[in-house]
Amino acid sequence: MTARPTRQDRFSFGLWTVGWRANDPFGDPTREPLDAVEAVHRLAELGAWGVTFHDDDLVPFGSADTERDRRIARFRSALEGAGMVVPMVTTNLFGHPVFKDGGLTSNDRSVRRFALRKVMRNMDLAAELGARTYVLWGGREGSETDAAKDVLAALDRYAEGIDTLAQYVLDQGYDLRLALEPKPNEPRGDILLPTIGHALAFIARLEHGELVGVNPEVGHEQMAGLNFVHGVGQALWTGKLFHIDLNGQRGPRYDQDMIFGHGDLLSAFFLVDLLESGGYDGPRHFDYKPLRTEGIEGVWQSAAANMRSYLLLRERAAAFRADPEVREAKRDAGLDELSRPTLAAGESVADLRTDRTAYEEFDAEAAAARGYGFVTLSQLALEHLIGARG
Ligand SMILES: [Mn+2]
Repeated sequence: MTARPTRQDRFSFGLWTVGWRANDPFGDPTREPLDAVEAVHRLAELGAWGVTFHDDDLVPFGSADTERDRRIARFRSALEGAGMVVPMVTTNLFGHPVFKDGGLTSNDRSVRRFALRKVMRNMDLAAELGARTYVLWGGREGSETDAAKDVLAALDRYAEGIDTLAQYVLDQGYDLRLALEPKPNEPRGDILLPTIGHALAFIARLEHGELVGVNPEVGHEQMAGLNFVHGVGQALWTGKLFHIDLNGQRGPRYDQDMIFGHGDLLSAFFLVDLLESGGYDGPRHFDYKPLRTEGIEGVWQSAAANMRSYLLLRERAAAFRADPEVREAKRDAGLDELSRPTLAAGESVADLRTDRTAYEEFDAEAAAARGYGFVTLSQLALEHLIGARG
């Protein structure tokens, strides 16, 4: 049987996940508030390694400083007692009505300045707790009508905001990197930096882009009908996969935040295969919502289910890679050949232009007649995934 999760697996959970009271736009909460201290202990017992939080998850918006200090001290002693770390921290720039038109890109300049200060204040706490990643999800950075937002100006303000925060990290000497979390819509009708690709292109324009990467979420790309594995692949390719939010989603619809693996299972399989083989060594962070139908026991079962899904998929992906039949099918499919540069070592453009075998003598009809065998490979993957093979 699969090993239970251990600290080495680096599984982490947001306090807002297990702590979600299951209020939705149509209904009231179905669960009681969950104490952060209880969450830390229960997650540690289940084998998690870390917890993450928005500033307002730990200390309600507007709390007095003494209350803030008291809550942070309680949380810290719970972390120490449970042997849990805080790998990532983030800011709530979406809940309070002041952020109804966004934080870093609100049309109201005073709101933008307040948002920057709110993030900086929580960055101090993040650094104090040893977090290495600071996530920025701009859920309210967007609009419902194109009449309301000057996108060029909003992107200028977004870049200014992120660069200002990066400058703060540098000034303070914090060992923190920023990770932008793309999402196409919800809660805004349209959100700026809607996909991994938009975020990567934005980061390339920043003054302090070297400090900024992405925190892609499974469901957020799948809401846009995109291939999450390809998006994560491109983030890895650019060296920008700083963090990841794992969960489940069934195609383009509202943000479901289901348990990892409970949405597009094939995609989850290939995602785990990519993370495990593609050089990602960051946290495996779950950003999900326990179903509204569940009581507190269902909450803990769902937390365990996320980690178990990941471990099972990791096993299946390893078996897939190790299978000699798969290796042969990959060779037949040309995957080895894809890793070989198209030009030979030292070959110039002029050399390519004079290589008659590349064009004048190339038999396009013969090359077109080739079958790639992708069906065989795809079926082998499916059979490993469902446990029909070793
Ligand atoms: Mn989500």
